[in-house]
Amino acid sequence: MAKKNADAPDLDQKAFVEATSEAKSRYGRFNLAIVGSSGVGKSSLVNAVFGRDWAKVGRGLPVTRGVQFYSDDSLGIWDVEGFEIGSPVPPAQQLRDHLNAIAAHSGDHQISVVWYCVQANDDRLTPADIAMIRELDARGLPVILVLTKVDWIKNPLTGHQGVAKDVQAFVDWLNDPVDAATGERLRVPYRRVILTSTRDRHGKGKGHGLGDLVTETLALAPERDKDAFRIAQRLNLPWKREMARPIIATAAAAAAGAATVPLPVSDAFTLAPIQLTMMGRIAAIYDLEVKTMLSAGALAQFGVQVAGRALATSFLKLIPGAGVVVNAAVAGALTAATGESWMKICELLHTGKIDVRKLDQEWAKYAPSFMDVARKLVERRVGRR
Ligand SMILES: Nc1nc2c(ncn2[C@@H]2O[C@H](COP(=O)(O)OP(=O)(O)O)[C@@H](O)[C@H]2O)c(=O)[nH]1
Ligand SMILES: [Mg+2]
Repeated sequence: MAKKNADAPDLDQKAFVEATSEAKSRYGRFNLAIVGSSGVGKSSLVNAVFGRDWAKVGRGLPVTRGVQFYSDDSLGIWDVEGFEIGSPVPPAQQLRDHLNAIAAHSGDHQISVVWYCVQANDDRLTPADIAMIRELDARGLPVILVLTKVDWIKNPLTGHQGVAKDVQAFVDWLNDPVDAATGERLRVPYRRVILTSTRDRHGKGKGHGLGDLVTETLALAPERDKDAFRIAQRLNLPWKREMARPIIATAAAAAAGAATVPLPVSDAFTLAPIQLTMMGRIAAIYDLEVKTMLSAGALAQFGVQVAGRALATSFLKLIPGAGVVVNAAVAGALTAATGESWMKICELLHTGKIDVRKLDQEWAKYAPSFMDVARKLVERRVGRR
């Protein structure tokens, strides 16, 4: 059992943990179907875009032969691979059967967007590919045609990056597909063609085209799934900041509202639940599970450190002799500064740049900016007297 701290009511960590889980369930899960032959690079793409290496974890739920479902709170992956070659059932029918099996699952399993993956060094789509893409489209699923393992070559004269001639010929064909035998235009209803690699040909680097892939995936995602996608992906941090800022603004306004009657510093603890709820919601946006990352005791300690008593004590140290109150402006500014600092820490945790076990040390590093705001506001107040 964690040691009980008389200054830290249970309310606090509960506010944080509940805000995270409530936000997570409100945002829901983004489910992606990724279709392609074994070895085209599906798992590598998932890993590069979502930062999850499920192939290693092996948490897949084998649904039917050739289909696996991997999931956590924010992301579900339908990994559809391997159509049985030589089977009497045509590939489009096999896919139809898979899609029926998926449709039988509950609403939080349903596919938002499909990445149909083909290796860039293939020279065109097969009739089976075309039939399967038509099948996906007929189900109302937006399909992105993802060319994988594209080699980018730097032109030694211009310095521009380009793709090899045969890959360019494939892309040209995809932009205006015609039947090789009859010369007739083909209708292949993918919505975008994106060229990707998850590394360079030497097995290094960050990859290519992944930013376009997330941008187009977001654009094609149904409105109700867009926030879940912003949370699940790991490449675009500005999207997460855009989601966090209104939460900070709301909390700052609530804190100001709670202090319309100036609070004696010792009562500033009433701001803690507002701030911790804000922090819990922001943690959800960065797909962090602070509850499982920290022990309950450490979490409670942390809650006390960021808000409430810690704030009050710092104030008292700052201006000895009491008479100091937290007014609406101070409460709002502090809450906003706390939110901004916490957002930075969440980014660092999310990108693996800091270790959760050093959370309190990291917080101490970022906290000065928050104390600076406090000092300024308090100085202004005192100066006006
Ligand atoms: N050159 C190159 N190899 C890749 C790329 N992406 C994946 N691979 C390699 O292709 C193989 C198959 O990748 P994997 O992601 O397991 O494919 P999956 O079977 O479709 O899930 C692995 O050896 C990967 O290292 C890429 O962008 N470029
Ligand atoms: Mg795989």
